Amino acid sequence: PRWLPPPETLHLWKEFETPEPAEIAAIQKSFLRHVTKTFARTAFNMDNFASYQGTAYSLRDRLIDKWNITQQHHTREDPKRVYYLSLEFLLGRSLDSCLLSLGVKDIYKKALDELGFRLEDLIGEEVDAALGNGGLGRLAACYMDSLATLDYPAWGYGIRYNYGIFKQLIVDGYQTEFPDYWLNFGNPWEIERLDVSYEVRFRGYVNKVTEEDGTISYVWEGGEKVVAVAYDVPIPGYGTMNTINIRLWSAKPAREFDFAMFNDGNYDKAVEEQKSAENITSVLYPNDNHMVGKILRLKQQYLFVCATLQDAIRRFKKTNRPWSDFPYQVSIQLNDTHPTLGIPELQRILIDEEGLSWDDAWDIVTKTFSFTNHTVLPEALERWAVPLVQDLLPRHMMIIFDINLFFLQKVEKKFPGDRDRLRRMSIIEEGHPQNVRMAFLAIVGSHTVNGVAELHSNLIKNVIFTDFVEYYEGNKFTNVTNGITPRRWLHQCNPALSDFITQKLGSDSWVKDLEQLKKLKEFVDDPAVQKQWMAIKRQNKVRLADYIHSITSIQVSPDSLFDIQVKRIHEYKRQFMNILGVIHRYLRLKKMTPEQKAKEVPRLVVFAGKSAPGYFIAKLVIKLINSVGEVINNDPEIGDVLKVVFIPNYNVSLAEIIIPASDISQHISTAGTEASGTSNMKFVLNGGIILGTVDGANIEIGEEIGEDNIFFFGVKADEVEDIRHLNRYRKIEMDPDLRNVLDAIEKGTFGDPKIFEPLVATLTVGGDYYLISKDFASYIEAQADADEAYKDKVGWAKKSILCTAGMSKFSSDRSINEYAEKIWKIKPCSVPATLP
Ligand code: NBG
Repeated sequence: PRWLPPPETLHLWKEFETPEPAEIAAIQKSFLRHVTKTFARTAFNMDNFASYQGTAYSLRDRLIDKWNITQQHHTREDPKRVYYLSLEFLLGRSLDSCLLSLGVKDIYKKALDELGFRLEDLIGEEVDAALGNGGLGRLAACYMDSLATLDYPAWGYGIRYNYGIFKQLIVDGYQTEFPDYWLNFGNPWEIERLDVSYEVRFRGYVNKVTEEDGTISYVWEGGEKVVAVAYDVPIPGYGTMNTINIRLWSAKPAREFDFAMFNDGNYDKAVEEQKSAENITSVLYPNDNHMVGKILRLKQQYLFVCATLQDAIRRFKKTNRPWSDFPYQVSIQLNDTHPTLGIPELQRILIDEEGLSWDDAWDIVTKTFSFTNHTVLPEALERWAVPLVQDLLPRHMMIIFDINLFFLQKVEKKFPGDRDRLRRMSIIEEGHPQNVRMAFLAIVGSHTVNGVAELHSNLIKNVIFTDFVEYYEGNKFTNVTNGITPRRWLHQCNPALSDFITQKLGSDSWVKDLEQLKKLKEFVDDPAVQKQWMAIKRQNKVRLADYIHSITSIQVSPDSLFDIQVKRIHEYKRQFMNILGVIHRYLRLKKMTPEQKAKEVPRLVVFAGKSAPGYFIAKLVIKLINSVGEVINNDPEIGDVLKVVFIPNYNVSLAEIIIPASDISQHISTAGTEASGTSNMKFVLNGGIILGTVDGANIEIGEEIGEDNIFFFGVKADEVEDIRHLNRYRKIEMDPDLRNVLDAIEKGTFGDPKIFEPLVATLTVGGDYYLISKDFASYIEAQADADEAYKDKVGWAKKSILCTAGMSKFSSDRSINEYAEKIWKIKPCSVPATLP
């Protein structure tokens, strides 16, 4: 029986369930209580980290109050919920964003000030939660912020990796990796829920059971079990009670020790087993847009969906509804194919454990799931070897084969006799070994499939999943263009600009309604606004210049044009082309007289980003950037006219310093390769101008802010395949300027040319797959246009203002509302300040 509180004690509970008043005295008390009682510090044994902890714990109490009320309210109202399944959540720091969401930043600042602490210093003590690689993981984090802010009843589900994305150090110009043991000093933003745990089975065998009435069922038995334990991360909405949850799973051994083994004296072996369970959720795979078929990764994926579905089903069952209601109460979004095993897993639960017929179960499954594709790069599309899946998840493999069989039967019915079509559309790819095509499984098992920008969604339809579009007659496929949260990516990271916008618009309601930014257009010709706007930009550039100096000892001038490219290092993103362009500029400057040089726009080129540890060519690009920087930055003939900086260890909190400081940012992927990009949106929202290709969301950004306010260059997506084809069959035409640049590298201008041979070879003998030579001339031209435009200070200020003013569409609030209405069919459920 459920425990119920004695009625006469209810007032005690009520007191602790009611959020504390946001008063200085209350804040100081709770801070001191945590510092002294939770962390056992005293007035004479304090430092910034301890005061960060005290502040975080006091804020956490407030978060938990709101979280508890939210969850109780949702339980009572029982709305349809969305579950956002993502193997990555790139949250970054939480203290500042929580203070802002709860509307208590100013008062906390005062309270701490009186106690002798500076809030800014404490914010810097927090380590990033970096449980993601790049855009995909950060998108999930932005979406959680919007879901909470817009009052949606939503849950995020993910994995609590002990090690997030590695730390990057630059040693002798090369990337070196260090483990990111981010939990070392504890994590105030999670609540350990040892009581919420589920068993997860791996391997074993499948037993076929024939019932008395002749029906056949299957039971998955044996193998080994581990337990997934929940860790909850509350996500507060901005200016609302709604506080949603990201539930992260951590693997633990199913039983403490194998006692038989232990008693046999086989102590090491017993401990080993325990460790091997914990290993499952130990480390985030550090690949962005690239799949590596490691068995441990498959284990992560299954543990994740297995625990998540048990949790969602437990919640559903509390309401005693029939199974047919499930898709009307539960919507599950697959963030890329990583959680696709959820599809056969739900089918398995429904038929093997709940006794539903295959068809009834499949109807529920396909009404529940929807799938977002984030890439068209073939090397990123997940394919798992059948023998591997068979060994680890024998029952799932059977189910996948059956899903495929029934699906292909329908295809055959629709397109009789078309053998090649069956081969193309099969979830199982033939070969040695066979492979499961996870994207196909995700498409077949979902009611809706979306891409993340208009161009990308069209490429999905017309290039990679054409057969499926034909089969489903276009019905499953749609677009939801990505967005970013304006809370973190303007309000928090650019307080000066944020305050100025609030002042000009007469209210801060734009923080929750980005449409309001359009009103900034009224001020575009106001000289005072232009001046203040650019003064704020300069302030942000000074902040970045100081940071660069503190980390790299390189002195850069805040009066130069800040030209920034920050993102994962990847061939398709073409950081290589950027640094080749820098060399081109350097060679040009070297030919100039001092008078000529004095007329040039001084430029700072900033790079940051991690390469996958096993990605040899990308790592060489980092080395080249650093080698080129070394030469240029120390060339006395160049001075401030050109500087090149690689800032190590790019992460969310570094992005918050870098992004507000850009004049230009580069988003220069080969057309058709970058699904959307999201940092492009962050830069423009902060008044930075894009220099970029006609790719991903760049296109839609151009439509919104006007083509005069973006520097486009390069071939279009629909030209790429033909050019590649030609490149394969004849000697590629090397752009003459590019030839000079390569000559300089080969001559040893930037150190031992042997080092860079494999990199240069990607352009020469390698067929230039990413079309750097093809795009080089127009790239250099766009750069020259940017220099010219920058000389016109008023013109530039106007562009910058129009950039910010035109970004309403790219709020993740817009994206989330689209998902909610078009795909999830969920409605906001607003949470009262206190419960009755
Ligand atoms: C990335 C794309 C980006 C896109 C993000 C978020 C993967 C597989 N894809 O262009 O490369 O912005 O997803 O949608 O990480």
